[in-house]
Amino acid sequence: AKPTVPSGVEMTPQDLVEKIKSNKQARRGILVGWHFVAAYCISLCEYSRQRLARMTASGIENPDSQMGAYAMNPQDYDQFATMLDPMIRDSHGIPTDVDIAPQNDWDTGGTACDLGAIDERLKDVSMRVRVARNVSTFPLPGAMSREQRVAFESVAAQAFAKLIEDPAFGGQYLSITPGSPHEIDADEYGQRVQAHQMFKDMSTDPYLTVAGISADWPHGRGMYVSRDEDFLVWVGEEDHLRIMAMQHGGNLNVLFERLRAGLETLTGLLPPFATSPTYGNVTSCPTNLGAGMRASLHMKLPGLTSHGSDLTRLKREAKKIGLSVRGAGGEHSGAGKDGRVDISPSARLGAT
Ligand code: DAR
Repeated sequence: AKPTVPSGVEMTPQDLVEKIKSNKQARRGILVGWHFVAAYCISLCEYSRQRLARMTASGIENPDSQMGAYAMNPQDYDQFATMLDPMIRDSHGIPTDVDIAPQNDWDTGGTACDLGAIDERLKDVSMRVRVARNVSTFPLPGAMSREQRVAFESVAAQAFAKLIEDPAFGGQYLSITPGSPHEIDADEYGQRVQAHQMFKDMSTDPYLTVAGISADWPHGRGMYVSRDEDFLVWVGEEDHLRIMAMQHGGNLNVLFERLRAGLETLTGLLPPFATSPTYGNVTSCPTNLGAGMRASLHMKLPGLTSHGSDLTRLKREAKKIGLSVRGAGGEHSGAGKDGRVDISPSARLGAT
């Protein structure tokens, strides 16, 4: 289908060029600023310029962004590679002469990783591994209409109806779409968010709001959760699907196998996933391209976070060893009072 240009594109390409220049003068670090080529933008036809304006709006309006752009259609990465490829390589530290084509495999046989066996003190951690996936039959979340969000949720719910019959993954689908047959009330939604299972209200996130990704909240949003609550699928968050395995404990091998099996099962129940020949699995944000994977550890570090009040020191120390730190409530959240934080490898695309 012809890629959609969602409504609400207020900025003209000339505005876009001027805004980028002012961000550059202010020396703000967003990648879209440093890799934006005005001549490239002007060279595009009006339709493509509108699409480019839509993709970069979040970074232009939020100059504290890291990347500053979100894809709106699966084809964007290949159709706008002139600008996006340098940004992607810059963000993932991949030299221009290195082939990006990701080599992914699920075999962790050679690496036993049970944190509790490595260090007694790491028995009280929880671990999750997730992959982001988008199907090729819908625009990406930033360009979906409310009808498309609800239609996609219905496609996912049909897949979950089959997954429920699988003894290894049986569970339930919980929707927050008003009027959905699977709708849960505000109390249960709040409890699931508190339990670090369901994603929080996206309409308060300035980056996702400008990108159109949180539009129509809460329509088309929900979560599949297995009976053991160790296999979850977010529907309609930053990507169409966030498929994750989680556990209290730190045995990465077990977790990886749970996720692999769940992903394999779901793949057979859904429309084809959107992929790019260059970048692998297509995601809304270029930071998640490739395997779409993030593996994270929730652990309590009260000493390094001044009892949860300050992440600065921990972020600095973690960065030295290739790790990134988020609050326990996810991106842009603070640590829990007990110093609970989310720690994950910074490496994404380009790491096997
Ligand atoms: N607002 C985006 C966030 C990038 C990484 N996090 C994601 N994709 N959740 C930025 O460019 O800063």
